[in-house]
Amino acid sequence: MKLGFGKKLASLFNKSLQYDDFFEDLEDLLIEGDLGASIAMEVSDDLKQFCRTHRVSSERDLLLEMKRMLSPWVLAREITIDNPPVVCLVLGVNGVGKTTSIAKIAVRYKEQGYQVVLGAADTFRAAAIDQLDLHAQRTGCRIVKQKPGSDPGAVVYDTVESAISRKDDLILVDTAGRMHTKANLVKELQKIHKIIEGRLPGAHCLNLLVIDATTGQNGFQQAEMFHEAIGIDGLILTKYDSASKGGTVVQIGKRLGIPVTFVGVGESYGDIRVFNPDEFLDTLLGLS
Ligand SMILES: Nc1nc2c(ncn2[C@@H]2O[C@H](COP(=O)(O)OP(=O)(O)OP(=O)(O)O)[C@@H](O)[C@H]2O)c(=O)[nH]1
Ligand SMILES: [Mg+2]
Repeated sequence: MKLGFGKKLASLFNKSLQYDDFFEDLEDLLIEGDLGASIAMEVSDDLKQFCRTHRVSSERDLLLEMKRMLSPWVLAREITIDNPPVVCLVLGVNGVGKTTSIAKIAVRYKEQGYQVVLGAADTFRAAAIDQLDLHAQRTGCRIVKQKPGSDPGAVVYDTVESAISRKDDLILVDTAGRMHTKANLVKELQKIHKIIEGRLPGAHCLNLLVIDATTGQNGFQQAEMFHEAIGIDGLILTKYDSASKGGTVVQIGKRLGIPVTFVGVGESYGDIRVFNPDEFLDTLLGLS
């Protein structure tokens, strides 16, 4: 999808291929766009059916129909601080942008007048704590941390306790994306989740999974793994500023029902947007 999915779609429409070839190529393009094979086939078949039963006068008609088909699977979730404190446990594999996203979200809510605390529960690497600490200093947020190698569960416990006593509104917890084994990672995250739920049950605790928009199909596998392990309440789609347009989000929405909260569009603190499904689909399909 290096050229941009929307542009490729447009060039497909301009090719004036045979009817069946067109839908085959469309299916390939949807797979290439990270929507996954089953969605690609479903959309291509439904669109073919649509063409049989409707008068389609332009490529735009087809694209709008595609947008209508995809929209039930593109879900958004806003993070509101109705009943503070809200805890966001920020999860994701190595290097997807967890720590950067935490800093961006912290700045965003701080600007809205909320009191934000950061929990340095990625104790796996010393540099991870330092990185979050630096963000805390730059953004003027409090941080709760312990020594490298310490128990992430203990850091989370301290963070939540301190947030409750200081009446913080939002707790953002950084976690490790890498462990010695996947089973270890899952066990660790389940433990952390339990600690938060033990202190702040239900609606207070959100598990947010960070997905790198450039990783394609892997993103779906990551979502499936984390969702199975602890249940994911929302996605943060990072690196959306790069060429890829994040078709994985459609697949994750359809097959796992997970909505998107924020989109990362760069490396600076201001480079974060609230997810807008309508805009997302227009960009994906080259309609905007
Ligand atoms: N272009 C771009 N780069 C991003 C975005 N979000 C994060 N990055 C970059 O991605 C790299 C990794 O970001 P981190 O926040 O350290 O990722 P992480 O998931 O915390 O990584 P680990 O702690 O090593 O697992 C950094 O160079 C970030 O600047 C984004 O939305 N756009
Ligand atoms: Mg990190």
